[in-house]
Amino acid sequence: MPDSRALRHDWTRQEVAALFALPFSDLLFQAQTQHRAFFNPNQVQVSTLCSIKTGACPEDCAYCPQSARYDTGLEREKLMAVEQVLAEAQAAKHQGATRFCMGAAWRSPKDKDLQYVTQMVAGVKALGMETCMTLGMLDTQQAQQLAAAGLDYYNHNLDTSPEFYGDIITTRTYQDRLNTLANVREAGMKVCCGGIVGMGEAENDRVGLLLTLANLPEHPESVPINLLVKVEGTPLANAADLDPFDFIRTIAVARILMPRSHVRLSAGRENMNDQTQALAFLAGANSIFYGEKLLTTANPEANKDRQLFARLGIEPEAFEVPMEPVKPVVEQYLPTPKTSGLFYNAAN
Ligand code: SAM
Ligand code: DTB
Ligand code: SF4
Repeated sequence: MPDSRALRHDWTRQEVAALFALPFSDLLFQAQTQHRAFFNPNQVQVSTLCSIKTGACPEDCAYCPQSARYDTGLEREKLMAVEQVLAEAQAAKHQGATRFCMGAAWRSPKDKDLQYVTQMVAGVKALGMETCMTLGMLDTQQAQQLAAAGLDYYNHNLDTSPEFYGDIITTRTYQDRLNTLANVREAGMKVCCGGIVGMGEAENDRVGLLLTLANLPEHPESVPINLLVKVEGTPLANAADLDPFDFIRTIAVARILMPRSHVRLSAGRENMNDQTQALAFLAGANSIFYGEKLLTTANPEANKDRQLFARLGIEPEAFEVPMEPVKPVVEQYLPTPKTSGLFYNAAN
């Protein structure tokens, strides 16, 4: 008998479009059923972002406040010092985050940068957190260096469908992105790859994005679905709002196509009400970015998220394999965290 839990990589456009066309309740029921077959539906993975190098990016991504081509009023910053990054990671851990995601506004990392980012990976891991980085395109050698440093996840988004992509970015191709994803996989790291909705794309582009993700040789372990954060000065500052139900549909279809992956309710929560976020969890989202800032824009306050989790009976997900902190390596230069207050634990 075929294994009904087997993952598929041969989805057709018609099948994916048909999921999007389902009545909302039928789609959510299917997504919730799949979610429960693979995950505890009341656990959500919690990651914190840190912009380790901000602004002045040479790329022209139309959504991005960090592109040097758009006047968004963002101050450019140099690569953060390793000690400072570790202090931020320690604070994020203290607040309850289990994964620390470090992002840099680069087209791709330079060799001279890699010695520092690999130290960041080692230091964050030594704190007992999972590590993720998003540094732009990687060649084979760079991917291998990061994997050797112990990097758990690499984030590199496809952003949208192959057809709409050229309307959003001209400085790197869709194939460039697929090559980076292949290099990351080959080096043995986990893949975090998703996209952005609400950029003026058609539903068919949301179909195309999820179809491409689901038909990769392996599903990304983590699939961030970002709702565009409209930033003044970027070409997409005045993009039309996406119907929240279409946002939820995108999450639900991602859940059905990639049932073993964590689907992240990613950027855009600051402008979402609690009900929409609850629907996203019902549709199968089981990861969020936690902490007051994404990379450069606002995210809900930690306290507000703790309350939302408590109201919904959600608890933060622990590591699959608990990791023991190796404190002595880093504690020499870490300040004592000022803040406290862990998540409410719905299991208690
Ligand atoms: N520079 C690297 C790159 O693009 O490969 C890594 C950092 S970049 C900021 C990471 C991702 O953030 C982008 O691929 C995009 O999906 C997301 N992002 C950037 N600006 C956004 C916005 N205004 N709204 C939603 N998502 C955004
Ligand atoms: C992802 O998919 N979303 C995150 C992370 N990966 C790096 C970034 C969101 C950025 C939102 C705009 C900003 O704060 O600059
Ligand atoms: Fe640069 Fe990344 Fe922003 Fe594109 S998304 S402009 S590559 S920082």
